[in-house]
Amino acid sequence: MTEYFPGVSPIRYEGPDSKNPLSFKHYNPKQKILGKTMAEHLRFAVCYWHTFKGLGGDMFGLPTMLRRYNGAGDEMRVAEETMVAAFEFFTKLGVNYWCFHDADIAPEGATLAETNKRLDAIVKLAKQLQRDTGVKVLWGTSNLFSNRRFMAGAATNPSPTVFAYAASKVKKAVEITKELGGEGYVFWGGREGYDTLLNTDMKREFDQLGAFLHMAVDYKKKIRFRGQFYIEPKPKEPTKHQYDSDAGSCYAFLQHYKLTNDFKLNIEANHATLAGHTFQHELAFAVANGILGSVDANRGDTLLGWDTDQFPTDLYDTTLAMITILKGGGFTTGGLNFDAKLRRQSIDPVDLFHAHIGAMDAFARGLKNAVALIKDGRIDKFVKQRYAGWDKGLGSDILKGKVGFEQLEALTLKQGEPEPQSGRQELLENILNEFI
Ligand code: XLS
Ligand code: CA
Ligand code: CA
Repeated sequence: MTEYFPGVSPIRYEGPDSKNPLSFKHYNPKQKILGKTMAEHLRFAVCYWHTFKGLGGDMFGLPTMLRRYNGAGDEMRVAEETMVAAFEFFTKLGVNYWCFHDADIAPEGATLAETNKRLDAIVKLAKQLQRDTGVKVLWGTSNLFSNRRFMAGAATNPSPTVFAYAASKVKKAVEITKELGGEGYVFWGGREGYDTLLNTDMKREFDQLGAFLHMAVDYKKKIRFRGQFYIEPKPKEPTKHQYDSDAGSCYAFLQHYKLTNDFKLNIEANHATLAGHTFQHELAFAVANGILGSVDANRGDTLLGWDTDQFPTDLYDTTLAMITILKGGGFTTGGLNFDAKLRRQSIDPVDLFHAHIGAMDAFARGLKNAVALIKDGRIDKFVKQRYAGWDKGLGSDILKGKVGFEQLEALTLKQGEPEPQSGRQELLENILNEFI
């Protein structure tokens, strides 16, 4: 078997003092924190699309990265060798999970039948490699946005025949995800939105998407796929406006179409910022509503207004994210999938290791910081104190519906002005900084 990452040995934890770039300084998979290992808390996954299919091309330039597996032969040979290279990467890096689109692992054939046949062949190989290595699928998905047939959307397409094509693709993608033991399945509506309302009937498109997702749930039950379904919010790109624009809009959609029992969210950091939110905001919204499922861990760039999908390195981001995830009870089926790509100039295969090692260490530090901050308890104590009025007396009477506007008016007339209390933001920021 060809070795695609020669010269790289399995990455080990060497501790914060190590100067070896191919070692973890903070991510120690077996280290126990709050009763679970770091690996169990963080559930890292490598994404197939950017990591093995991305080659550094952008809107202004051709690919910059040369990968040996792309020279393996015809399309299917390339697909096979890419899979072999991927599993070498997963095992050397030491992650337990991977994520994929159907179109990443096998090139589309001339017909749907041929595409499905190709998928079966590659899935057979992937299954064998999973057996050999113990690496598992965190989630699978179908690419319903690259092919020209989906230019006007998949489920939200004006044409029912395109809807049917999309349904057939999802059917197969759910089947292969099940075949590979996947713990989840993602729906990201890459073209489920519009470029202009002049040619778009929004109400119909919502209804179509609702019908599509109900069919997916029915089929999932029929074939007994036990993985979790997720919707991944994103406000724009490639369309001007995507319907699943943020966690709030997804939740409203799921409630309206009675899908809340069957879906959770896959929150991506860069999509949160594109939507004008912070990563932590989207996580906190999902936790507050019981729909946090999984995370696409990456970051954007404050100076660039698009989906740059950079590897996460910001310790504030990872700390605040891990606080929210831990308080939400941690991951069950979900995990941290690095939906992130190398910069165009990082052309060597070893750069993939540097990127993932840095991101895993950043989240390991985020986890440790979050645990220390929660154990310290000062911030939680402040917040608890801030809302203490709701636990008894007037606050609890309001929540229990024991009083209405008239009683509250009478009380206010009697008591006069309430005493304003400081929000102590700067103090809390200083405390946070003690843990970064
Ligand atoms: C694109 C999305 C996509 C989904 C899976 O912006 O992040 O990669 O995660 O289709
Ligand atoms: Ca994503
Ligand atoms: Ca993205």
